[in-house]
Amino acid sequence: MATERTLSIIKPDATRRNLTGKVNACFEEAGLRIVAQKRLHLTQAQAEAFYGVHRERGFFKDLVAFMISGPVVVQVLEGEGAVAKNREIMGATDPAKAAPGTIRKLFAESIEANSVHGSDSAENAAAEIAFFFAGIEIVG
Ligand code: IDP
Ligand code: MG
Repeated sequence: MATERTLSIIKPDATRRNLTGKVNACFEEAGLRIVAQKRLHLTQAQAEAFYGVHRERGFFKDLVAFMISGPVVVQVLEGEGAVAKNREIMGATDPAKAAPGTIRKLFAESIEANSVHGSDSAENAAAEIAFFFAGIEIVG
């Protein structure tokens, strides 16, 4: 499998509980490299744009409010099959359904406050990385 990059976000529920390092350890222990990272406090417009694909979903307004409720850490993860590997490390959207040992099983508070975002395809990963990072900020 080829080396890939994927966009990860450590969400406000996790930054609030000071879990950035523990979440990052999960990525590194699974063989993903953090090749870019920054801490941001998203504006409403930024969160709405990032989650634009979910605009029609019932949870959209709450999701945006949650994502701007505190700082996030946005990052680019690199490794073999990074998109699928990160989805595995994260676990299912609903922590109640997430496999043991996954980030969401270990740390998530709810289906909304589920600690991490990860791109779901190579195509979306490229768009999401470009949303937050300039090429010069990514150091493989
Ligand atoms: P994913 O993050 O596992 O890819 P998506 O379906 O893309 O899940 O949903 C994006 C985010 O929206 C989730 O991570 C979660 O924070 C929130 N979300 C998804 N489904 C629900 C729901 O049923 N209620 C509340 N929030 C939800
Ligand atoms: Mg998704």
